[in-house]
Amino acid sequence: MEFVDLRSDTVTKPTPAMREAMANAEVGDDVYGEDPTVNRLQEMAAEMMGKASGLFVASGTMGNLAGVLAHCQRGDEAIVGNKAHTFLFEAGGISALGGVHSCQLPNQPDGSLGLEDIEAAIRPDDPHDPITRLICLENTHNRCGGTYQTPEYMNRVSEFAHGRGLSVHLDGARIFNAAAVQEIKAKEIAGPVDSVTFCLSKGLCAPVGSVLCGSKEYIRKAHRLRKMLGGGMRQAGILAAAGIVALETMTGRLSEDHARARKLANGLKQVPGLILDPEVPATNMVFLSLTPEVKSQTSEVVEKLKRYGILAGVTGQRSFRLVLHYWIDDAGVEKTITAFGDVVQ
Ligand code: TLP
Repeated sequence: MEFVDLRSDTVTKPTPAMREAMANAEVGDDVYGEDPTVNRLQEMAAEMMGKASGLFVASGTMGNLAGVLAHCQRGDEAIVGNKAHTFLFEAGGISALGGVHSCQLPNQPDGSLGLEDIEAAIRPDDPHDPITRLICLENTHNRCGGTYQTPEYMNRVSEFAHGRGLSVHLDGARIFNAAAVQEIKAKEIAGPVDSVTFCLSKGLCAPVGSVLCGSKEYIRKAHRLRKMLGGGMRQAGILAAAGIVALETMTGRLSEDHARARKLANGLKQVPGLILDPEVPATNMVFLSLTPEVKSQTSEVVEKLKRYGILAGVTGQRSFRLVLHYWIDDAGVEKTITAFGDVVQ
C-alpha cells in the first residue's frame, strides 16, 4: 500500500533530480577540504544564511551539537527553551558530550523565549555559578506547533545577548519554512545570530545532511569538532549534490505545504472528537488531540489509520502531529480527513 506518511517531513525521499545529481557528483576527500561539491554547497548555504562560512554535517543533531560546542567550554551554561529540540530530542548531547550545562526557560506559546526570562537567567560573576555563554533559539519551533519568529525578534535577542557578551545559536532546522511564511529571505532571520544550523533532509527533501553556518573562525572550530564527533565524511559530495538541488529547487515551494496544512486543519476541525492546537497551523505542522469524550487512545487511532494508508505522528497519549511535505498532495490531505472521520469515536 502507498502510505500518506505524515509522521514527519524527515520521511521525505529524494526527488529524481536529486538522485541524478548524486550519481553525477564530482567528489574528493572532504576531510582535506577537497570535495568540490561539498565546498559549493557550503558556500551556497553560507550565502543564504548571511554568514561567512558553512560546514556540511550529517544531521541537524550534529549541527546543533558541534554548533553549541564551538561556542561553549565544559561547565559553561547555555540557555535553552524547555520545548527546544536541542533540549528534548538530542539525547542530551550538549551535556553528555560537551559538558555544557543547560538552563531551561519556558518557551512561550509562539516558541519564543521572553527577554525578561533571559535577563533573569544570566548568571552573576560568582564562583558558585556556571558561566552563561550562549542563548539557543529555534525557528520554526517544532514542539510549539511549527510557529515562527520574525527578524525583529531575532534582532532583539541578538542585540541583547551581544550587549552582555553572550552568543546566539539558532536551530533553524526549518528556517526556510519560517522564511516562506513571512515572504522574506532566510538571511533576514539568521543574519543577527552568531551561528545557525539548517536541515536539507526535512521539507527540502534531500536524503541526508544539514549545514552549520557562522563566521570563518567559528566554522574552523566547528570543523575540528565535527571530526571529533566522527562526522568527517570523505566523498560526501554524493550527499551534498542532493543538498544543492534542495537549495535550488525546494525552498521556493514550501508555502504549498503550509497551504495544505491549513486545508488539513480545516477539514479535521469538522471531525467530532478532535481539537486542533493551534486552530490555524503557522507553517507545515498540524497538532491535534482527542477530546475527553473519545474512548480510544492515540495508539489505537494510529493503528486504525494505518489500515486506511495513513501514518500519523504521536506526541502524547491523546495527541498527534501531522507534518506536510513535498510528497503529500491534495488527494493525500482529503484521504487523511476522511480516515480521521471514520476512525475517531
Ligand atoms: N526533528 C524530528 C524529530 O527528532 C522530532 C522531527 O520529526 O521533527 N531541530 C529541529 C527543530 C528538529 O525538528 C529536528 C528533527 C532536529 C533539529 C534534528 O535533526 P536530525 O533529525 O537531522 O538530527
